[in-house]
Amino acid sequence: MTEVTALFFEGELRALLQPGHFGIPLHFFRTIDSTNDFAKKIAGRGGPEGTLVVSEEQTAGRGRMGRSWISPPGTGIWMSLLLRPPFLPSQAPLITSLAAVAVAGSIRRVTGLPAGIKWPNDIIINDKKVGGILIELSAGERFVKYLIVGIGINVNTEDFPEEIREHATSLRISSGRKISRMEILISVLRELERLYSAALLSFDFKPILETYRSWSATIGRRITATRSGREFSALALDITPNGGLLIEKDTGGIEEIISGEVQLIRPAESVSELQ
Ligand code: BTX
Repeated sequence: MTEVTALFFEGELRALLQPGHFGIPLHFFRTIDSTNDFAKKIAGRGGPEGTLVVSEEQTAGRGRMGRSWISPPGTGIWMSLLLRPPFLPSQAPLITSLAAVAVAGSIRRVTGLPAGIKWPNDIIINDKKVGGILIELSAGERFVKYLIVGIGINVNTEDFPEEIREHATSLRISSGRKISRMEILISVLRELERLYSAALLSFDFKPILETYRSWSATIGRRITATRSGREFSALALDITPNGGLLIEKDTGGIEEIISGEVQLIRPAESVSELQ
């Protein structure tokens, strides 16, 4: 059962967006390959900051590193926002932290669920993935030309395909009730704008990173990561001022991981490993 018809969702959404704020112009689709791909085309044609692309369904939704993002119609939020921050390309990961805080914060406020952030870009509830963030950037010699913030959130999904069932959840599955996609989408958009404006005004990401830390589902956990094809285990210590992950390797040595991903070792496994 879908929540509302696509057109109703679009009309309601348009009525809630205000000129001069994130979300205008809006490009709304019933179905599209990937909202990030469309947003990139708009950005290439000089589209303004704050342009939003939303689709009821994605037929080729993308995750990171060539992975796919399952985006069935009517159940989730599949959106991309175009930003043109006055940043060095090396500062772009901070936007991943900002978006993660906007998404986790919106889920917490609207649903009361304890949404956490698995470094760097997963939104999780009880170790299951409820949302993901895909930031793509185009950079000139020094500065970022544009940045696409792609966000996927499983809102009212009732079941997942076999291949992700064990690791995925939705707000509906986690809360046991239907959740308004519109309320979540508008909250995410407003939070993104509030955090982004504040960070650019002061050029200070410390408050965002503080919140990121407090909702981190990675800090304090044992993790495994891969470097140069070799897997190693470590303890996750902290989030660095760049949005990187500070780890202490089991073999000794403290390092910062700037990008990539890590796997959380489940607490039960940690206990048995300690025994
Ligand atoms: P990721 O690479 O961290 O996660 C992708 C992995 O997550 C997949 O390989 C699969 O195991 C799992 N997965 C796929 N679909 C889902 C799902 N619906 N729920 C939970 N787990 C899933 C995360 O990438 C970034 C995802 C961004 C998606 C948005 S949607 C709007 C925008 N357009 C677009 O094409 N991508 C972004």
